[in-house]
Amino acid sequence: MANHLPTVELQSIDARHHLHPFTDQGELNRRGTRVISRAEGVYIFDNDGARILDGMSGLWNVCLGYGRRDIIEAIRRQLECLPFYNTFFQCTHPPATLLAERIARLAPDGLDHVFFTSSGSEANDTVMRMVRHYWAVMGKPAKSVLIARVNAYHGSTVAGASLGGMAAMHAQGGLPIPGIERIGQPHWFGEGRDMTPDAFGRARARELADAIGRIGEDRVAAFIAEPIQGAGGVVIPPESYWPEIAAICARHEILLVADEVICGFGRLGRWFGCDHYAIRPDIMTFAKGVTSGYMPLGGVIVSKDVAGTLIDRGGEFFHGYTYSGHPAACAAGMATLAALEEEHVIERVREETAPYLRERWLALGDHPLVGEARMTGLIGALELVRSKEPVRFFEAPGKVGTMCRDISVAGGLVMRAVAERMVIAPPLVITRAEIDELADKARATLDRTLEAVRREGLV
Ligand code: PXG
Repeated sequence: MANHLPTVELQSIDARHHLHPFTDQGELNRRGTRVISRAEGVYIFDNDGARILDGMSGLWNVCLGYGRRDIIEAIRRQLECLPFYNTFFQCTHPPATLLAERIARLAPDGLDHVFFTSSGSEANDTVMRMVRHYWAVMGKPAKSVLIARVNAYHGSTVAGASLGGMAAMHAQGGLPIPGIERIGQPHWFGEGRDMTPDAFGRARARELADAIGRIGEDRVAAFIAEPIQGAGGVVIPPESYWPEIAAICARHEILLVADEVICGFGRLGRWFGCDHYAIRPDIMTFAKGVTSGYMPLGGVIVSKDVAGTLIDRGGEFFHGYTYSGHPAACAAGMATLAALEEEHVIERVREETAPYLRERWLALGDHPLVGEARMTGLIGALELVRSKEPVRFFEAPGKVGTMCRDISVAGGLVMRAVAERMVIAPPLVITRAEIDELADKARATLDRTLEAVRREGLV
């Protein structure tokens, strides 16, 4: 939409009428929103023309960058031909059918059925009902407990937020709902530095076996986790973690659900996070990158075994959304996946840009503020600390992270702060020159943050 309004006027209207997600609205109204008016490639532009390198791909989703004519044209053509029809009542339409086929081809072997939603939250809500229905159909209705992790993010709907392990979310609105048990997260730098990463990874995986033992295998339906926790601060598990988790699920007849909302469609240099960790889940949820953010779309990819049981013996699954398989969203998905395949975007991430960004990013680990720099694929974090040896964290959680984020954006780079973890997940199409700009700006941000932290007497 063309905008002719000055920034202050938009801010004023926004403060009067717009309630923002995950926002202290009172504080935001006092500060004024940042108005983003247009974008191109890996850059966003604010309403006053400032150019900012989008180190977060929007909200982890704009993987092909902004201004892609192919995706825009695919959406436009679909809107002209069939803007909407439902996929209920014995109907389908070409974009939903063909996107389901394409996703099944790209997913790990054996995962070949797709249920569409419009978001990651809806996908995880769908999982909760689907796995319970599956075990009921299998004659084991008592298998209904889902095991999830501390500091996980699975969305903001009632089931999504309940599966997630964010204490602040649970404190609002009477969550979590019953039937969810929780184990620790594989966050070595935050919680496991007294062990080697591999020993810590195995110990955290064993918590799953312990939980299954405590609850009873006959009561556990599934374990759900993100291959790499994104919103929790880019928690990259030790290499020992995922093989152990997969083995425990297989040994105990527990469905393994991978939340691929951030890792799916190339973020780790493979089609899915599970490909990177060489595990084969029973169910995967996706959203975000499937359309590169050009349209809202999510879904659930289901194994032959689980889908086969539901198809042969499940009867009607009383679940679905008006926009399950929205034609224009699926057309955006087809164009996005075609571009990822035909332009070999994911191979380039794996072989070229991810190793280069990793080298530049890990070099930031020598900065006095950085306790750990980590990165896998094109997703990484910096742990800001008060002291490196011994590691000491800042006292007021979030204060320094927020300062650093604001300094970063003012300097022309979007980094996201998760408390004192600075995270990035740039578009998969980022070039080497843009990586240099990102890394240089990140270092300048750290220098300025250190000055500010010293000025305020926080170190
Ligand atoms: N699973 C994961 C792993 C996610 O990252 C969702 C599910 C929910 O998807 P929807 O489409 O319902 O939002 C997400 C979303 C943040 C942030 O601040 C992260 C997400 C959403 C909003 C903010 O990092 N992730």
